Amino acid sequence: MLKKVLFFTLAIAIAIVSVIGADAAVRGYTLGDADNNNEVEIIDATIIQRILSDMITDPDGSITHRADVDRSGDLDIIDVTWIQRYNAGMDVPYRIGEYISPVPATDPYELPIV
Ligand SMILES: [Ca+2]
Ligand SMILES: [Ca+2]
Repeated sequence: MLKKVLFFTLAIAIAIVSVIGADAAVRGYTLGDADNNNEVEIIDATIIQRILSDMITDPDGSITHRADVDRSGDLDIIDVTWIQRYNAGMDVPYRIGEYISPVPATDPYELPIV
């Protein structure tokens, strides 16, 4: 009986971890949302400034991925400026504040190379 309970519990745990792991791999984000709270606020600009002044780090690059609003490949003061302009209600040429859908890892319609 105990073996059945343990097996069932383990199966559920593996299923939960698989779902969470898959979700994290394909999740989208809000452009400009440095702290990943789904809103672009002035604290997001502050977080970028803290990275630029080496007060905090972005070891996995996730903040850069979400907050590099001009897609230059790096966080810089220009990203801060665009986020500040967005928060001031000014026009911005980027999709700041919009949800960016995840990109599939592979193209399901891609033909194999023969
Ligand atoms: Ca935010
Ligand atoms: Ca940038």
